[in-house]
Parts: sequence; C-alpha cells; structure tokens
Amino acid sequence: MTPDINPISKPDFMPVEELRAMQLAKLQKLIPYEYERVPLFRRRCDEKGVKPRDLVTLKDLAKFPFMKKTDLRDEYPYGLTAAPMREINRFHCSSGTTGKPICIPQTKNDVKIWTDGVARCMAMYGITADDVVQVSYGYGLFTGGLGAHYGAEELGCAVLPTGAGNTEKQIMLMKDLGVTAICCTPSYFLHLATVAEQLGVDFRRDTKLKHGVFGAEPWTDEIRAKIEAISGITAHDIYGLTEIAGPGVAGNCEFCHGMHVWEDHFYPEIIDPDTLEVLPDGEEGELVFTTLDRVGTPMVRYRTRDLSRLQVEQCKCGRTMRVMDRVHARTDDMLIIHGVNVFPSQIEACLMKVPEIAPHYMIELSSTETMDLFELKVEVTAETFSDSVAAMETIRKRVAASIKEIVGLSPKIYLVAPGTLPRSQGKIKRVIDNRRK
Ligand code: DLL
Repeated sequence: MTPDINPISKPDFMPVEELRAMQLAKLQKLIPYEYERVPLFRRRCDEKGVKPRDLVTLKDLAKFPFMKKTDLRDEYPYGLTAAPMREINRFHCSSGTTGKPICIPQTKNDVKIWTDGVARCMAMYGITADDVVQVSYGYGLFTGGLGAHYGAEELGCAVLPTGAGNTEKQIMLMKDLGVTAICCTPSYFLHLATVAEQLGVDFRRDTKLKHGVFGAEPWTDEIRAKIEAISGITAHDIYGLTEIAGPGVAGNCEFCHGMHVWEDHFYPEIIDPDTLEVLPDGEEGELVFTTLDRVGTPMVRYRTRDLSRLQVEQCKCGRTMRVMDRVHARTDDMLIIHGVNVFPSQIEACLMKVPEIAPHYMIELSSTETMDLFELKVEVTAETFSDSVAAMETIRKRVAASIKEIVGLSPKIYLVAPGTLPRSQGKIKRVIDNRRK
C-alpha cells in the first residue's frame, strides 16, 4: 500500500482471506434477517427447500433464490422492505419505461454505506478535498445526483450541486468557480462539450477541469477516448444501480480496464442468464449482487441484467477487490435484426472508428409484413459537415463498411447535421424500436 493513500481507501486493500471471512460473516447475518422479515424471500427459500442455516460457505449462496426487478414491481412499494418505517430515512425510485416504479427505502446507515462506495471511487480517481466537484447528475428520485453529492462531501470536496440541465449556466459556473471534477452521464458531457465549443469555451484553456465521473449508461472505450481527446480530462467510470445502492458499487482505478467492486459491501456473482448457474471468475455472464450491509431493502442475489465478467488477474494497484469488466450491454438491450444479435454498443464502436462521425447517433427499427427495417441516423462533426454530396457519400460508405465488417449488417444510413439528434440531460436513449412484436 502506498503511504499517501487516502484513509477512505483503506478497506480497498484488505487481505483477500479477511475479505472472504467478512463476506461470509455478513451473509450469515443477512440471510436469516431477510428470511425473517421479507415474506417473498422466505416463501422462495421454503419452495427451494433451503434454510438460512444452509449458508456455511460462500459457495452456499448459490442455493438461495434470485431477486429480480419484477419482484420489486410486484411487491411495490414496501413488500421487500425489511426495516420498520421509523428506521427508514430516504427513498429512491427508478422509473423504467412502463408500469410502476421500483422503490428502495433506505436507513441512515444504508445511505452511509452507499456514500462510502462513492467516496472510495472518487478517492481512487485521485479526487481530494482540494477539488471542486460539479454534480450534473439529476437530483431527486434518481440516485446519481444525491449519490455523487454525498460521496464528494464525504471526501471533503467543495460541491456545486447544479443538477442536470441549463447547460450554458453549467459552463459559466464551471469556469467561474474553478470546477476540477464533473459528475454526469457521458452522453451529457458530450453535449456540454458541444455547447462549450459554441460558446467559445475551451476546457483546457478556460477551465480547471481534470476529472469526469461518468456512469449511469453504457459507454464504449471509443467514446471514452473521444471525451478525453476533446476535453483533456481523465474520464473515470462509475457503476451502480438503484436496487443495490446507486452510483459507487464499482469504479475504475488507473490500472484496471474494468471496475473494482466494493466487495465488502456488495457481493458479486456472474451467472449464465439461461441456466442460472454461477460461472467461475473469468467467464462472461449476467451480474448478480447481494447487498452485505443494507437493512432497509436488502437484496439477495439481485439479477442486474448487466453483462460483465469478474476478472481473474490481480490488479496492479494492489486493491484486493475484484475487477468487473466495464458494462457495455444488458441482456435486455440486445437487438435481433435480420436474425443477427447486436448490441447498440457494437454499433457505437463501429461509428467511432470513422473520425468524421460525431458521438451522436440513433438506431431506428421498424418492420413491414415480412422484414425488419434498420435505419441509422448519425451526426457528422461540425468540421466535416458540408453540402458536397460526394464528400458525404464517401463518409457514408465508410460508416457502412465499418458496420458491415464488424456486425455483418447493412442499415440504411443517414448522415445528419451536427446538433440535430436529440440530446439528454440524463440517460440517453439511442434505440427506437417500432417493430411489430
Ligand atoms: O444509473 C446509478 C448511477 C448513477 C450509476 C450515476 C452511475 C452514475 P439506475 O438508474 O438504477 O441507477 O440504473 C442502473 O444503469 O444496471 C446499468 O445498466 C446502467 N449503468 C449504471 N452505471 C453504468 C456504467 C444508476 N458505469 C443501470 N456503465 C445499471 C454502464 C451503467 N452502465
């Protein structure tokens, strides 16, 4: 361990045997607590014929039932709440696109654990009490704003809680207050960068910005490289979900291509989403989390739908907490187009190989009686955009070739003017699927 490490980061380096013993002890407390207080969990355990005392080793966790988003919807609002209301301190909800939201009541200590996760991520990124942190994630039911806010405050940073939107004002405050770190979705930062350019603000020349704390949506390595190139900042990845905490379940260090999971709070497993078997470290599958310390709404084996892998190699930074691969896709955002399985992130990676293309695109799917129609709208960069049909056609062909080569599909491609596709202050939506079901 380096001597100048932030004390907040101390648990990151815990000896592995100690960590595993701690995880087992926490699980042996959590499972009986959940069994006693959450009828759905008890019923599922009874149906499977498994009792809390059957958890003798960490491997035994695999005997216990999974929890899913539909459970939270079905049991809305309080069915999975394990603590009495007098102990509940905060609600967060995640809306999804249809139906009831999910609701996660939390105790004061649950919020503390979540805060610890965010603060440890930020410390790992090199953010300190000297930093001025602008939180441009949405505040409110979404966990991004308050999560980043509490984490940065815990580290002793000066926090500027702008929330999402009002982009010109965000840029003015960033400049005037000497903001050094910004927290927002990567897609919103790209929008912010475009507006800054229009206002004649150069991040390198006119601001002190050094760090971006980006998450809440998948973003490819290509987008990350683009962000760093246009702004000169270091783009850090932060991962999390409302059901488990919010941001700060995992984050990247300077060495890993992936994210350290704060395993002392959140126990990760990877499962095969079809057979539901636990996969060994090193294999890709669906990420599953168990909250080890939460008491408001604990989650046992929660299926995230996010695709990842727990890496086998020990990270060079010395942290003992396992590294999960960056999340580029979810099991439920895989598209099947003309019989080909494709994730939006694969399309994004193809587009970013063409330098004249800006990082803004929209996938639109529709269908006739007999076939799928796949259209792709892509913005070109401001420097490239021109009235020359021949020049645009050359770029269009390069985009088509890149997609054909990597994903084997030939969408109808429209190159559109810079700034014409929708932008988002929060999570960006890049797929419109109007096909008949
Ligand atoms: O998005 C929490 C969060 C806020 C994380 C701010 C990071 C920063 P939900 O709205 O519940 O919570 O959405 C959770 O977003 O299951 C992933 O599919 C996706 N996601 C979150 N972080 C990342 C990331 C917040 N770094 C869902 N990379 C998760 C890729 C991410 N996907």
